[in-house]
Amino acid sequence: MSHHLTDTIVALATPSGVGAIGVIRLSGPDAIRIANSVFHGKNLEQQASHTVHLGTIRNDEGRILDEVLATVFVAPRSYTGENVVEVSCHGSDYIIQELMQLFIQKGARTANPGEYTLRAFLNGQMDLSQAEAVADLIASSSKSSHAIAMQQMRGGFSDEIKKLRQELIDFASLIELELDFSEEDVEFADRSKLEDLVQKIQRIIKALLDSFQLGNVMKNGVSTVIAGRPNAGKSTLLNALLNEERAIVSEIAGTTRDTIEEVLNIKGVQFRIIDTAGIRDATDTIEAIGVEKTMQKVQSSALLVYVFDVVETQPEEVRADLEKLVHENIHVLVVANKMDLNPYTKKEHYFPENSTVDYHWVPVSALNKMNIDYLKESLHDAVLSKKINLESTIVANARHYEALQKAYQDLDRVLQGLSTGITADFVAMDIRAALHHLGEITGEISTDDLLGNIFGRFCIGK
Ligand SMILES: Nc1nc2c(ncn2[C@@H]2O[C@H](COP(=O)(O)OP(=O)(O)OP(=O)(O)O)[C@@H](O)[C@H]2O)c(=O)[nH]1
Ligand SMILES: [Mg+2]
Repeated sequence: MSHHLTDTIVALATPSGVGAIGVIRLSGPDAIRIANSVFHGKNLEQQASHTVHLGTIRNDEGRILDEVLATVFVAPRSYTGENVVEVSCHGSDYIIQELMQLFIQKGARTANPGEYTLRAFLNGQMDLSQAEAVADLIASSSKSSHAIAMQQMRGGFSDEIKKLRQELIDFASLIELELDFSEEDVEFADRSKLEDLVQKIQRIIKALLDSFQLGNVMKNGVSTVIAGRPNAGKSTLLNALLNEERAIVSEIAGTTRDTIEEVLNIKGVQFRIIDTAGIRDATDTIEAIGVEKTMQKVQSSALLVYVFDVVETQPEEVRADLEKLVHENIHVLVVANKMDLNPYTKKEHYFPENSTVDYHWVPVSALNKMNIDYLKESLHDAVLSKKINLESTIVANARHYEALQKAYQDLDRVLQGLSTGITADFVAMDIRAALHHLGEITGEISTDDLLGNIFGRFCIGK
């Protein structure tokens, strides 16, 4: 194991894609040197431990990738006991990936799950029980993102793209061939077959694009908001889900005044669960701000856990709340809470059979932790049932996503061109663009010259 400690590792220390700021952490003997080699500002190698420096990160061409804050920790006074640099950059996936790649190019390698903690332990910074606790946490929370990484490594994704590209190249070569015979007005490429192929490719790209959102969800967690009236038992429910006393619970309505966010892992899927201030006409400003924030969280979440008190809240109030909260992009679970006080409560009381809306109904007692497992299962199913098949290829990389999007648009233009009957050279151009963008993903081609060579082989008489 010990030879591992001679290299420098790098990883994103904050959850990706969620915050305004991302923190990339380098640890190892060369951490400061590597950071300094791309950092423009003070010379980081000459700075005291535990100091923060403003500067820019530039690539080899001198292009500024981001303005950052670099915090220097000199061994052994750091979490791992090694030299550590924490680079706080802007939280965009794109920037983070650019910076990560740059650090890797300069000699760092990506950290394995739990590796920072392992190093901390090996360097005597923490005892084994502490290290184990952290390692467990990391292992459980990164299970699905790990699965995604594995999947990508196994190459399911690039195999699929390669196959698609090849089919398209075959077709494009026929069209290019037509260009050589332009005088004669021949069509080697069957237009309707080309149309079929392009549409087929678009469908697969679409599925990959969708899977990106899923991949994102797996990696960053499904944003899940708990909302409802004051005293409904929202905070009690959060605590029951987490199995710890995280949020303050009291019989006073309006206890929770700001949102609380915690990560929960259910069978490998991450949920970012947000407890909110109860919704009502607020009696003071702080509470009003809380309610406003609740509404914002509901707007930006993928899952809504609407909680109500089966004793206190009337059916029409429940329906009115839901009408206010539910929006197009949110999946709703209706949690009937305090079932211990009114065990005969039924869904039909709240949503009559002829009701136009149908919500997934989850009766619980948050206080007694009754039926909490069913709630967890329902949360898990809500995510998985949609489209999620972990075995299928998942696009988890922002740049891949962009390239796929562009390829999709190129193919749209091909279809448009075919339907308006434009000349072969324009069709060929759009196909080339699509091939180029697909190639960006697999790294197969980067320039039109290369493409020209590929086509060159097919052209008669050249
Ligand atoms: N009997 C019973 N009481 C419950 C249950 N869940 C919560 N309570 C009680 O209801 C009261 C309010 O619970 P909280 O979890 O603070 O409610 P909240 O929705 O977070 O309330 P605010 O933060 O004020 O909006 C507390 O006294 C809880 O003990 C339950 O399942 N059964
Ligand atoms: Mg609360």
